[in-house]
Amino acid sequence: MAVRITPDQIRELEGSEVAAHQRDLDALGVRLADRGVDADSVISEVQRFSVAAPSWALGTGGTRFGRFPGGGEPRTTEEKLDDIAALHALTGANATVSLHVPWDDPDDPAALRGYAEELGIAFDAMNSNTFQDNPSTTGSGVSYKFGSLAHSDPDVRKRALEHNRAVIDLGVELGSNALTVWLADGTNHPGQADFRRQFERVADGLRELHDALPPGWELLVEHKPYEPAFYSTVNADWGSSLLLAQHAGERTRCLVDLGHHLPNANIEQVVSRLAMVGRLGGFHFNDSKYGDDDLTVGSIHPYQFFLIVRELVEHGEGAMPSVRYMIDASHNLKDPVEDLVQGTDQIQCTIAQALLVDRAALREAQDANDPALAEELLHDAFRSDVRPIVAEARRRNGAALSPLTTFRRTGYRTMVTAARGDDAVSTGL
Ligand code: LRH
Ligand code: MN
Repeated sequence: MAVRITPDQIRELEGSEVAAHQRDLDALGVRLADRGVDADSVISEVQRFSVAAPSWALGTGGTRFGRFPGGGEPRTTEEKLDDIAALHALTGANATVSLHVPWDDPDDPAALRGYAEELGIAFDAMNSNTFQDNPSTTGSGVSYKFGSLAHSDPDVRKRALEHNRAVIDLGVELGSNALTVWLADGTNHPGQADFRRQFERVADGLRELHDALPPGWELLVEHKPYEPAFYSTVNADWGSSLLLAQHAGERTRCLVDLGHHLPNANIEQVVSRLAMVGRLGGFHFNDSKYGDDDLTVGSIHPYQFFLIVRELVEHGEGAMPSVRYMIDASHNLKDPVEDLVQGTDQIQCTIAQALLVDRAALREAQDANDPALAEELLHDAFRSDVRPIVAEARRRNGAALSPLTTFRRTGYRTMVTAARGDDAVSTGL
């Protein structure tokens, strides 16, 4: 019997918090009104937002140096949906899941779809996997050791295309309408492969995939500078990704994983460029200090994340544009659900802060070449404590004022660990 977190349970657990919350909210409402901001419009915009949970991040992540499972991990895709339903009950902002095949390989897609619908969870972009050899994706005699769509062997490329088409077919059965393709393809040694021929093979493969898309579907290409390839990666940066998207076709856009940029890259400018040419397809939100660390969203560079979300609000003319928002994180030390709760809360807070930027005054300061004033306008928003607004948006969505504390009060992890076992291990990273 799956463990559920209900709105009634949340209201009961948080009953004693409502009065203080209302006082904080009223006080903030007055301060914002003084700045000409209508708190209710910010609250409804935060209410409207949802970010997909990654199915591959409901278990404990690890590195080549070790993995420390916390127990009670979801053993099936259904149990991952149970955990995402618990997450969504607390945040009101994780109404979709992004599956990764073959880490998720349902025997009965129709049954899985029905299970998800009962939980109120829908399927966002599907992810293919041609970066690991797996009987179900490679079959015998084929390996992705030296790449997939970039491989010099046409049989390997053919196999990789077949896998991607199979993921699309599964997505159609589940009600998804997008495929994300991240390729590990690259080299570890100078001279190992020809950059141009590798790139052209991938470009042609993605065009073939694009042309095979069902009606209403889109293709997302995800760039990454290195890992697992450590000398060159075919789709290494936003420029390569844009070239691949333009070559593949109109329904191909670029997915920006925040951890897939070299140190000090100006990610907010990358977002602005891709949005400007209509090729910004979506995000994998996370944070990182050094490499693709997949840490909790906004936990290392909260101001950079604010500047990225502000670019989105600018592109959306005062609202979050309709691109695909997904979290892609790996939890080596934290409870996976708690990490996703914190990440989602951070995204909600950052959206509220970005909505507080006085866009007209900023435009004036920019046109007047007044960098100090421009920065003051950004800081006014970034330094605003918007937590009462975000808590209220969750409360109006029937979710929690304090999702992390309330998650712990429900005893959810203890109950699922009792049901699933200490040694229950999830598929994924
Ligand atoms: C690659 C990546 C990609 C996924 C994988 C789980 O680093 O970001 O989005 O396929 O992580
Ligand atoms: Mn990613």
